[in-house]
Order: sequence, then structure tokens, then C-alpha cells
Amino acid sequence: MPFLEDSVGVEDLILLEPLTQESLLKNLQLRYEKKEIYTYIGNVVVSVNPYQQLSIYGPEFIAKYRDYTFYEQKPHIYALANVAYQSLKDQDRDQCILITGESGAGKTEASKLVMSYVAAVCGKGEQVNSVKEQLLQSNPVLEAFGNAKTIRNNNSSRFGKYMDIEFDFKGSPLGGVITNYLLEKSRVVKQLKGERNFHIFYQLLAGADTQLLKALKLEREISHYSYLNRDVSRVDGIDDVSDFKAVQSAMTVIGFSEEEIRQVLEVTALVLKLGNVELADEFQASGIPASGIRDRQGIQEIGKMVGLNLEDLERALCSRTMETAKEKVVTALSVTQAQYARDALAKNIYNRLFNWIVYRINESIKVGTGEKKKVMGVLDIYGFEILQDNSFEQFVINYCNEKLQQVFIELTLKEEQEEYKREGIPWTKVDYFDNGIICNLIEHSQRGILAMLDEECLRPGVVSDSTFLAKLNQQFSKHDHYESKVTQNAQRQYDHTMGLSCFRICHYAGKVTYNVTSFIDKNNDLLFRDLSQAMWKAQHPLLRSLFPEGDPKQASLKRPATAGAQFKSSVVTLMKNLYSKNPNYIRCIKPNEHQQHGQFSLELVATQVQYLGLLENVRVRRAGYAYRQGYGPFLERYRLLSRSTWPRWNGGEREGVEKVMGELIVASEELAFGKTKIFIRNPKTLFYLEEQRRLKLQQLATLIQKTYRGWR
Ligand code: AD9
Ligand code: MG
Repeated sequence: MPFLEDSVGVEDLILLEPLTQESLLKNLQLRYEKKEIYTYIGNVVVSVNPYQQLSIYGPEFIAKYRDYTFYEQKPHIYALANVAYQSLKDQDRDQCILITGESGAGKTEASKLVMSYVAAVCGKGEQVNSVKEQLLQSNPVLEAFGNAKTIRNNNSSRFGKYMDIEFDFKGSPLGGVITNYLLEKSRVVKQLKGERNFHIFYQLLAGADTQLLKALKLEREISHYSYLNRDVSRVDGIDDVSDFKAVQSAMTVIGFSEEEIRQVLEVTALVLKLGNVELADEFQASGIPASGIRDRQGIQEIGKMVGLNLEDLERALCSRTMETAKEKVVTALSVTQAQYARDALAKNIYNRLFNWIVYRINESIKVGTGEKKKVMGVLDIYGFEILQDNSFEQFVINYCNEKLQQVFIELTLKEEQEEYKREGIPWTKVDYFDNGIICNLIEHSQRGILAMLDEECLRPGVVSDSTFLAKLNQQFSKHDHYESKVTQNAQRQYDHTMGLSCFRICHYAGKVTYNVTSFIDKNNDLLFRDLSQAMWKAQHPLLRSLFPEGDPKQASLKRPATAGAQFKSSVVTLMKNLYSKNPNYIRCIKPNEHQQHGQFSLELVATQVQYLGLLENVRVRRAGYAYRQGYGPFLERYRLLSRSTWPRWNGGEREGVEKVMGELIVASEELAFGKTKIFIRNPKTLFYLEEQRRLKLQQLATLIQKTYRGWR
């Protein structure tokens, strides 16, 4: 337990002296430079992305962490995974592992390390191994369809993921359940400069053999497809050809049939082809502008591949049916409207395909309901986002992070308090910033921003993003965490960075300005009924099954829940799930914006340290007792410091620890003796113990050397 090796800083930030934002940052930097990317805050792992392969993973390291207790090895995600798995197994407590951090900080890699550690140590046998394989292989499939190269991360997850891994009473894996959150579907039709569409499109074009490509009627060149940015095709560190093979084989391992894989690829190809459907101006006999499909060949290929009548498809793309109680009115769409309809269809197909893939994986890994299960949940969800332009997507993502912060605060404190209670130690409450007020601003069932957005979406009459903003301004003019041009002007603040169509929320992690343009549209998330009906008419079994509401018999007039309401309800379910489990935290930090190893930007890390609340976390931990350990391991480490317990001790563990501490003359208010653990208030006491131990070991070594020389 080398806590005090100056050269690499402290391994646990609780031991930092003095404790300031600056010393905390310096400590992380020092460790990062020495390739020590993991640091603890008690049982929380702080991980700084190394952007290079370090030789600290694999079977040899797994074995080390499996056999030792938490503090006996260097900080590592394996140690955290080990503690979580062992307490799930031995103490029958369901666990969750919460991985947070911004884009590119290393969350997905961390989640894979947790999964691979648990897979390596849990259970044996053919049946068990096949479950493990299925669980592990879900990663490459979900990454192919849900990850993309962005400016920030070459393999950025564009969806949130929560996975419950379920075990039997012996701790062998039975299966699991994956829940996915909000795929960034706008990427299907448009990407920022320097970014790519979802990996699967490139994998398919580069990796499919000629026969498959021909069957799907695809061209190999990326430039052929208007939904794929031309400026990036290849990405450093990504091999689309071999990844495509890996995805196909992973799908097979999970249990997708050959037929299912083919259908998935057909739907993927369909999305690409839709993007190439060119729409042109046509005029109706009346002279009113309308649109038509220009490229007949492309649309014919689509029709053939998914078994769809051309007229149905063209009608769906180029016109819109309005139904009232009495009559049906068909209006022609202008080119712009038809393009919008086409893109909405492509986004919808892809989004539903992704949901179906998650559903299909779950079908394979699900566990019978009758069995009693122990559960470990792993959450890898998008971190807090402040972009140049923030829209509805950032708004819901940041709402989710606001909720996670609430869990973090409540559970860290709760867990701390419960431990004192369990151990029978008196404890005074620590104050902290409660972000409940911001959560409320967003999610309050009547007066929250989401509720007001829904109200505006459902209200008859002329609604627009600006009527929505006007309502917000009225409702929240005095709210401490809400700002807009109107509220600023009222207070005579003149901020040129704030646009007229924007509002700003002071999140726990910082201020974010959201542009309301298209909030209504994105929240409504409606697909014209003509389009879903056309898709439902397709003979392609998978495509058809993705649009159940297209069945005229099913078509009820009931409106589906808005995107915001759906997201809120999935966040509520997630929170319930997390609160029922024992939390383990991995806080990921991105050291630089360039995806480069060896670069540590103090400024960038400082912002993250601040909004992850790390300093607060250390303080909370130190306000009580900074350090605690079971009597057994503690005695083992320090018994050489007392004549009563060294070299031999036959008494009880607690009595042994009392002897050692009694002899070292540690002030009594510094210590608390719990039922199973000793608690130490000040890190300095631990420094002192460690120093004494080091001196003693030196003495012993000299003694041994002398004796040895004497023998010679
Ligand atoms: V995002 O919000 O999904 O955009 P993540 O998930 O936080 O983001 P990710 O895990 O994908 O980031 O890590 C980004 C890249 O950093 C990886 O593709 C690796 O190249 C690199 N990385 C992250 N963690 C490690 C590690 N422990 N060792 C080596 C790493 N490289
Ligand atoms: Mg990720």
C-alpha cells in the first residue's frame, strides 16, 4: 500500500495535504505523467484517459486484483470491479457502477474493463462461458450501430447505455438486460465537418464482399452517398474492414440468425439509399408547387429490396394526408417539405432499427423471471455537454447529468452515513450544494421546462419555438438558475453572447445557453402517418415490424408520448433502479482536446474536476473519517509497530489494533473503533503510521543484513 511515494503523488486524494483545487490538480498531473492514470477518492476511482495502451490490463493483472483487497494494489478499475463483484456475491447487495465524464474521457473503455474483469472472475463451465460471450459481444454490435467519429472522440457513443448483468446465487452470470437512451438520430442525415455517420455504414461499404455489396445494390465509394460526409472516410485507429467481420461474428455469437443479419444490413442499406433519393420541383395542374422523385432507378432499387410499391413510396414522400373526422385531404409537399419528410423517414428507420437490435440482444440474454438474481448494473451515459450551439439533445442530456449528480450526492452521503450507523459511530451531517432546484426547474410535472414544452406541443392554435420561449420567460423571470435576453434586460444586464432565441440554465456543472429553435419539432418527433403506413406495407419483415403504427387497424388517434416525456420517464426508471443498488463510481477525465497521449491541460482538467465535484467529494469524505479499514487487514499491516503484536499475536483482531494504536500514542479523538473497522479522522495520522512502518521495515532490513553478514 504505497500511499506515500512522493514521486507519483498520493494514490488516494483523501490523503492530500494541503487540500486545494490546485494541489488536487497537481497530484493528478504528476500521476498522469508517471502513467498512473487511476487515483482514488476513498472508493471512487478517478480515471484520466491515457490515450495510449498501457500494460496494466489482461489476465496477469486481473489475477492480482482478484487476490488482494482494495488498498493493497495500485488504484485500478479492476479493484473497483472486484469490490463490487465480491460484495454482490458475498453480501448479497445489488451493485451499480456509474461511469461519468465528458465525451472522450474514457467511459466506454472503462465499462468494457469492468465487464471483462467480471467475466474473467465469475463462474466457469461451458454454459456460463457462452453467457459471458454473449454479454461481451453485445459491445461491438452496439458500437457499430450507435458509435461514430466525432470531433471529440473517434469512437464516440451517440446513445446512453445501462446494462444490468444478472448472476445466480453462486455469482455465475445468467444473462442481462440492456436499456438504451436517446440515440443521436440527426447524425443519420447530417454530420458536422470532420465527423462521420455511424460506424456501420463505413464498415458495410468497406467490409462487405463484392457479392454482398451487389445483393444490397450498394457502391463501394463513400462519395456515392449523400448521407456520408465526404471529408472523412478513414479514421485513425479504426479498421472498418476487420470491424465489419467482428460485428457479423458478434451478432452470430449473440444468436442473430443469418436471415436476421441479412435483414439488418438491408435496412441499413435502405437508409443510405434513401439519402440519394433526389426530389425535384414539379407543378400540379393548378400550378401549385409540388415535388416528385427525380432518380427513378434508385427508388426502384429501394422498392425491390424491401418489397414496396413505388407509387406508395412516392406518394408517402411527396404528399401528406390530413384526416379529419369527416374527410381526408391530400396535399402535395414542396421540394423542401419532401426532403424533410425523406430525412425524417431515414432517421426514424435507423433509430427504430437500433432499438430493435437492442431488443433482439435482450431477447438472447434475458433471464427467466422465476429465478432469484443478483444484479450488477453498469451505466455508460453521455456526459455533460456544452457545445457551441446547444439544442434539445444537449438539454435532455444535461438534465440526465443533473439527475446523476443528485444520485451521486445523495448516495455518497447516504452511504457514508449508513456506514457510520452500521459501525455504531456518531456522525454529524455535512452540507453540500443540493441541485434539486435545477432538477425541479426542468422536470417539475406542471411548472417544469419539459412540462411546458409538452403543453406547447399539444396546444391547438399557432405554436412555435418563440411562443414556447415567451412562456418560459414569463414563468421563470425570477428563477435563480434561469436566464434569457428578456430576463437580463429586465435586470439591466447586457450580455452580447445571449441570442434572442436562447435561454440559459445555470447547471451544477456550469451555464449552458440553449437555442430553442426546433425544440417543438424535436419534442413532437412525429412521423407523417403516410410514411409509417407506407413502411408497414413493405414486404420486408424487419422493416415492416419497425412501423406497427402504420397498420391502419392499429392507427389510433392517440398521440404517442413526446420525446421529452419519454426521456423523462426513462430517467425516472433509471433513477429508481440506481437508488435500489449500492453505487460504485468511476469519474473519467479527459486530459486534452487532441486525443493525444502525454498531454495534460491543467485548464481543461480543472473544469472537469470542478463539475465532477471531486473536491467536494474529498471534503465530504474527510469531514467524517478520512480512512477506514477492517481490523484484520489493518492489524496485518501495522502490527510490526507494537511489541505486543510483533512478531506474534494470539489475541483478537480488534484488541490487536487497540494495542498498536495505544502504543503509538494516537489521540483518542483521532480514532473510532467500529464494529468491524477502525476509522481514522485525519490523513496525517495515516501518514504517520505509514512513516513509522517504513522506518521499522528499514530497521528490520538492516538487521537481517547484519545477521546475514554475521553468518558468512
Ligand atoms: V463518449 O461520451 O462516448 O464520446 P467516452 O465513452 O467517454 O466518450 P471512450 O471510452 O470512447 O470515451 O474513450 C475515447 C478513446 O480514448 C478510446 O477510443 C481510446 O482510444 C482512448 N482510451 C480511453 N480509455 C483508455 C484506456 N484505459 N487505455 C487506453 C483509452 N486508451
Ligand atoms: Mg462512450
